Amino acid sequence: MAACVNKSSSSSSSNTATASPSVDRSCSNSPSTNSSKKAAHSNSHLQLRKEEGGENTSILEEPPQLSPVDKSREHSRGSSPLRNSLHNTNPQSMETCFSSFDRDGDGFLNYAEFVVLCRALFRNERDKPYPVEPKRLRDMFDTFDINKDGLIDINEFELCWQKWIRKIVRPVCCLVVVDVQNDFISGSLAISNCPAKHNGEEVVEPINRLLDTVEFDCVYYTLDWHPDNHVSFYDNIHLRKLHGSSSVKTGEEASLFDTVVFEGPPVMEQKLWPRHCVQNTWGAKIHENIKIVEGSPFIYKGTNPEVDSYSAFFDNYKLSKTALDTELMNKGVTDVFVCGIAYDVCVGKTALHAIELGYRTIIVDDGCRGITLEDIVNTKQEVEDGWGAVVQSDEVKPMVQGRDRRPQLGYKLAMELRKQIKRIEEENHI
Ligand SMILES: [Ca+2]
Ligand SMILES: [Ca+2]
Ligand SMILES: [Zn+2]
Repeated sequence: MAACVNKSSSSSSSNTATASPSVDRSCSNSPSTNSSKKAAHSNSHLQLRKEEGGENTSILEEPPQLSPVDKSREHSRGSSPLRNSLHNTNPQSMETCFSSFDRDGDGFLNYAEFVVLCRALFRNERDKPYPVEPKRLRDMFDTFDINKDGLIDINEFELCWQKWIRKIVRPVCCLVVVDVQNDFISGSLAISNCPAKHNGEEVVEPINRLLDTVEFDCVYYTLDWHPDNHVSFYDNIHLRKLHGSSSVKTGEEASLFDTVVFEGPPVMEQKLWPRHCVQNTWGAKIHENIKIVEGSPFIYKGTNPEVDSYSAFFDNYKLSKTALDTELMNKGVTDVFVCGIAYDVCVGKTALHAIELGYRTIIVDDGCRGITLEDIVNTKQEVEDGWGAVVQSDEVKPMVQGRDRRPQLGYKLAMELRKQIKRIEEENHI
C-alpha cells in the first residue's frame, strides 16, 4: 500500500489540483487548438466549407439527430450519416456532423445552429431532449467560438467534436467504491450509531448490481487504512500537542467526535473518531459480500499517521496524493461515478476532488450511506454546484453507454476545455 501513496510535495499537489488532467494532456498536445486559430483566418478554406454546406442543407428537412451510442454492442445502428459519423474516427464523420447542423449552409455554426446541436446531444435514454438554460448554451457556444467572431467554423468545430461531442457520446467511465469496510458497517465506527442511523450494509446490493450490469471501463476500491498511531483516533489524543487555537485545551477534556486543533506542523484541525480501519485488521477489510472485480486496484488512504484522509485523491491537507488521479488520467477516464461510505465524508470528499481535478463526476445516491442527513444534503448540493450529477443506480447504465447524456456534465467538460484554451492562449502570448 505504500506504493499507492505518492509523497509528492504540497506545491506539486496543488498544481495538479488546479489542472484538468483528464483532458489536459490531450488538449495541450493537440494540434487542433493551434490549427483552429490559424485556419479561422483562411478564407479559401471557409469558402470551400460554404460550398459543401450549401449542397447539404437541401436534404436536411428535419433537425439532425445525434444518435445514442450503445457501447454494449447493439447491432441496430440505423443508417443516418450523422449516426454513422459518431462511430467513425475518420475526419469525414466530423465534417458530416458539421454540415448536418450547418442548416443555412454558410460554412459556420451560428448560435441557433449550435442550440439545435445541443438539443440533439443532451438527451435522456428515451431520446427526449433535456432542457438547457440559455446562459449555459451561450457559455458552451462561446467556449468553442475560439476567435470570438460569433460563429463556430470547421476548425473550431474540430475541437468541439474531438474533445467534447465524442467524449459525451462515448464517455470513459470509472466506478470508485469508497470504504465499504467492516468497521463502518458493523465495527467500531458503524454508521448505524451516527445521527442518520443508516445501515451501511444497504450499499452492498446496489453496488453489486452496478458491477454486474454496467460495463465500467475500470473499477477502483478505496480503503481507509490507518496505522496504530493515527492522528484521527480519539484514544491517540495524548500522542500529539494541541494548538493554542483549539477550543478543546487538553486531552482529558476531549470527547469522541470533538474537533480539535493539533500543533503539527502543519497546524491542523482533526475530528476525533473511534479507532477504526487499522491496517490488516478485520475492521479494515472490505465487506465480504461486495463483489471484487478481478484486477481492480485498491487505493489505500489515511496511511500517514500524521494526517487524515477522507478523499481517495488527496489527504485532508493535500500534503500527498494517491495514485488514483494519475491512473484515471492514463486510462483517459472522463466520468467518475462514486459510491460507498460515508456519503457525507469520504464519498463526498472524493467526489468533490474529482470535480476539482476536472472529471465529470456522478454520485450514485442509493449506493451511499452516511453520517448526518444535513451533511448528506449539503454534499449533494456541492456536487451539483460543481456541475456534477446525483443519480440513482438504475440511471447509471444508459449514462455509461452514452445514451443518457446530461447537460450539466457536458457543461462541466466545456468549462474544463475553456480553462485549457485560456491557458494555451496565455502561454502563446507570453
Ligand atoms: Ca450556418
Ligand atoms: Ca469563431
Ligand atoms: Zn479513517
